[in-house]
Amino acid sequence: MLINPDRFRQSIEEMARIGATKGGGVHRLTLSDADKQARDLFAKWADDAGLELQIDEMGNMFARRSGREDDAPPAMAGSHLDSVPNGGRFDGSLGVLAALEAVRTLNDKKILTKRPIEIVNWTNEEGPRFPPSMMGSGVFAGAISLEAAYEARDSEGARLLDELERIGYRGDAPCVPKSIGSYLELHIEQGPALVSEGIQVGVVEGIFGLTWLRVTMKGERDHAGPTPMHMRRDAMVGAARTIAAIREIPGKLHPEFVATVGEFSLSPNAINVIPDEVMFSVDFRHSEPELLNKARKLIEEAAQREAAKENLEVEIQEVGGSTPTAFDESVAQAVRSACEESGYSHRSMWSAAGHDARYAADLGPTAMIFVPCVAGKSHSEEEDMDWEDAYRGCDILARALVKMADS
Ligand code: HGY
Ligand code: MN
Ligand code: MN
Repeated sequence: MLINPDRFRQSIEEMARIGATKGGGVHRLTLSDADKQARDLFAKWADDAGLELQIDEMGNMFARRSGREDDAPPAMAGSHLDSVPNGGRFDGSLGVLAALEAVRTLNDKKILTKRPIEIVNWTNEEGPRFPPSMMGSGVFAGAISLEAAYEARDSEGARLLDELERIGYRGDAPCVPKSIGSYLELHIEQGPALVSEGIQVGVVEGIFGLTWLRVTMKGERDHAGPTPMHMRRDAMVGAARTIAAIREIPGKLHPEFVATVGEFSLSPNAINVIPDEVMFSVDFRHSEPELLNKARKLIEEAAQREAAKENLEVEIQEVGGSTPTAFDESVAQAVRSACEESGYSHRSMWSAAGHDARYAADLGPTAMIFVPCVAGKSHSEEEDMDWEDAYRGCDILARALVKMADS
């Protein structure tokens, strides 16, 4: 291997102590104190590796290593250090720290690449605290407005801009599209394909589109006892029937179509009061835009229908969305040939998870590298992986990054 597996593992394990949860995962919501600590640690390691750190208006962190042709568009590699609530210790961190290990390896071997190399830690990849997901990379690519991102609020009403300033990561570099030489992201697959097929590396050639909605149904609060059933406007019933209907939609569209209701809240949430307001989210994904559009129509129709039955008001708000995107063949080829050089089994695939690579792809040639994680499980404290898979992924990233930096 080119890389130093022990040094890589130590960095992953030290980073995993930040926001560590009892269940073996990490709780590192974007712009939280734990996120700040993770950013500070990454900044220290970047400095130790002689990299020049730039922070932009969205808090995206770019750690830069000079190249022979230093004003050529950079070869970039990175991922994110924020997590979902009580998430896993590899989701995101693996990609940021593998890029760091690749640079540390180039330093050890005194290799100077043609292009400069930039390691990226993107702000708010996950999204649950401040939707939409992939927000830092989305603003960077011009797909999300900086103002809209700054005004995003979390469930306690905290504003993204205030949190960014509070942790000291509102940089002054403009967060605007710039051309990039290439972008690579190493990530755990977070699904069952590689594990079930016993394949070592996924050459990721595209990424699903995803849409995030929040559906709010409003009825009438009333007493659970004396209010006859026929006189009720029960928001819970309308929401529950809509959620059940949503579950049937993927089966009507495509075997790979997915839909999830992950957020749910209601008022007043009291055992003897008929709920007057219920909010639930819908996250749906696929590689074909027309199926995403069809699903959106079916979800809206179900919500309208069930609301009408209970005489409820219904509001549907889009809180995030990105279109399906094919990645770049030349970058995928760099990954494939790195696998062939190393004798690792590999297969082409698309990502059903969202990643910052989605937006990097709008700015320059991009592809991803997947490695298996235990049982394909992720977005949970049980997320785990075999260290040999982590080392293989890191080595492939390093090899492919050098190819792209010398292209
Ligand atoms: O939702 C996603 O797919 C990503 O983990 N943010
Ligand atoms: Mn991730
Ligand atoms: Mn994730």
